[in-house]
Amino acid sequence: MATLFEPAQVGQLSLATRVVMAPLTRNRAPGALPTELMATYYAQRADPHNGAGLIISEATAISHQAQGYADVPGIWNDEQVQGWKRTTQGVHAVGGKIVLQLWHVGRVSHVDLQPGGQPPVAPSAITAKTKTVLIKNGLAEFVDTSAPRALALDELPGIVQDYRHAARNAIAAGFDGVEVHAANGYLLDQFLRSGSNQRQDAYGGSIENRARLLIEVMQAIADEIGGGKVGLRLSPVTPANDAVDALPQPLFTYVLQQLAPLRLAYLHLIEGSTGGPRDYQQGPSAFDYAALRHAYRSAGGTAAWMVNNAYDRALADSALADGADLVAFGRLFIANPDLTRRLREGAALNKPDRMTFYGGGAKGYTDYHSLSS
Ligand code: 8OZ
Repeated sequence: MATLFEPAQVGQLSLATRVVMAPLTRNRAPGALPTELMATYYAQRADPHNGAGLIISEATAISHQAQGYADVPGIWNDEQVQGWKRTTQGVHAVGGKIVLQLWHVGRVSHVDLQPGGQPPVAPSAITAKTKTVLIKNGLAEFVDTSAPRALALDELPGIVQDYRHAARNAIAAGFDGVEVHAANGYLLDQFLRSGSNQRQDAYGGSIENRARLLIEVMQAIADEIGGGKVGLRLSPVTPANDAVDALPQPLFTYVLQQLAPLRLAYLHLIEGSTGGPRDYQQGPSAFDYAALRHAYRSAGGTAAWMVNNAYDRALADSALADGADLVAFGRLFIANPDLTRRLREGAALNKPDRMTFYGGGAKGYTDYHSLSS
């Protein structure tokens, strides 16, 4: 069994350790443009012996339509590609690795964030019972999501194309790969789950149909940049953003069996309720993650298995002993740029300040201290 601090070959990514910095939305990219301050923040966490063996960027919109929150970054135009280069260069300068998380929020958006003030798009015209964030006069404000419209069948190839284009841009910006965000009730998760997908065409109804868009997106991206540079994030039972499905176990088993031939770099599983109880349950019985992994391996799947949600050192060690390959840490990385060193040395951890999670500047972002050497 490997320990957290040993190297791992993850598809085409050679990682120095198994400690991963989880994707973290921080809302510090006005106009969807990545900034110099963001480059500083990522570089602070990028040296793999003190910081992360792999950084997963904050969720990044693949198109204007894909945006659902104020001041989140994008990856659909050249200016954004140029802006992200500062981040990838800073990470690589200290020997780190970073992938970009590709995001389409679907119905978790607001008309004020959409092109031309149009309604957000979704599998079906069902409003998500959740909030999003607008920034008005410099202040973050939680608002209800807007009523979405259902995507027409002939719009779906364009969504797949937007993912493909964004993946190509990510490589052009210097990222080592991409992670597709299909978790937490956003567009791809909305298609997967029966609560948000009530389509009657080839993309709704049966498990096979609800999984179709995600599988097409993964195939397109693997075709564009190579499966060994592609990760996927799933959250089989989370209720985040009004995500509901009556039978998650057969749904996610089917998805992973279909994806096995793509030889993806890694699968990133949020266990339980995102940022909440790890034993959260949807469906008739507790979700069996070991059975899911076994089904994937039996189908020939080779991707590294990354686990996430409220991990500390002890839980991470036991997950690795149980066969996980990588462990993602979110909130701990906000407050501890040198989290890997602190975990290795058993040092005290800085506490994250919730008030500065979303929006603002350097405070609560680039001013957390590392241990002095
Ligand atoms: C917190 C705030 C806004 C977005 C997710 C991308 O839940 C997010 C997110 C988290 O995956």
